Amino acid sequence: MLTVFSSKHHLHHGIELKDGLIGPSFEKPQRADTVLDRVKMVQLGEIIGEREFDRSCYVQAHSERYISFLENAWSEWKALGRNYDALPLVWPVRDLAISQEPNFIDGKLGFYSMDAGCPITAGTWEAIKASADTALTACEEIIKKNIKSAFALCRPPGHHAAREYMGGYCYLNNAAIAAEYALTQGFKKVAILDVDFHHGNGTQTIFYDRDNVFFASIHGHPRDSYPYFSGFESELGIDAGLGFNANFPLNKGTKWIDYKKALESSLVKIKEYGADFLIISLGVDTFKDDPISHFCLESTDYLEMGRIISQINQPTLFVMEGGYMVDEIGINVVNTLLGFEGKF
Ligand code: Q9C
Ligand code: ZN
Repeated sequence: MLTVFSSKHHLHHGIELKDGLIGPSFEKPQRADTVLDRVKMVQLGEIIGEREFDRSCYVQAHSERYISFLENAWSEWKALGRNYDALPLVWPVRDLAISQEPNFIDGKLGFYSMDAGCPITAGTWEAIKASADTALTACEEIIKKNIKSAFALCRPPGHHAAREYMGGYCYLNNAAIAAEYALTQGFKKVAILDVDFHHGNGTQTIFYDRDNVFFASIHGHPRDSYPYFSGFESELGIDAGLGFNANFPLNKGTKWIDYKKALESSLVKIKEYGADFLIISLGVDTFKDDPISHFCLESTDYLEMGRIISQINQPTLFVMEGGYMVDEIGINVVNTLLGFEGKF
């Protein structure tokens, strides 16, 4: 399988607010490097760099003003003499005013975020742009070269990022940007299957009223797990999108036997939908030793996960999302890809 990778991901590394403390983010550069090492070790296939795409490619899934915010946030923050990571500290919840964007950077940070998991640093924009370009390049390779599948080794991840907000280590929604791109290239029905441990709230909301992108997610139940405020089974889509969203929230400690049932149910829905292009939001924070999650998948389970996903038998783009047990993340990601290719 072809892998697309950008070493520009190193430009982004920062802090997060977790358990009442500011500390180094679990979403660190070593993650992507570990996955790349494994791709090389098993000789998964060719590895290429990302091509640059026009800014308009991101403005499909996101708003113009949100992209401008991301581009300019660091310089606005630094202009105040702040030479450390930018984090938001106030959010416009419920009845607070959301109709206008604040002028001041502290207001903008809250306006465009859902949590304090997304630091903005000097290199953040360049890294998140390269991550989105990685997904776009892999998508373009599948389409232009007519190949069955490709792996976009994206970092930072994307699935918590919505049209106008960042969250959960995610800034640009790489999978959503790729889905919009596939639609511009003539595909009619894109399905996104999100197997990251966390609900893909950003991807869900971007396509919630759409019938040309089906979204399915298997994740820790929001009663126990981040992002807490989405991912319920009752979320089915709205307007034209009603019936084109499916959530599979699972209990704490879920093992492969139960995970597999949800996976098979999600694939039945994707088959019924008649997808002509498949995007997998591939997070491996479902692993038993993941430090921030509570499913119990074993490394060999990912081989079977890949094999089962391959039954959709449509062009398939894998987009890297989460997974934080850095010693095993490479094995688990690449096992999924090997399983998909029938190599195990
Ligand atoms: N500071 C992904 O796996 N934990 N994101 C709380 C708030 C957030 C995980 C963070 C976990 C986000 C892509
Ligand atoms: Zn996750």
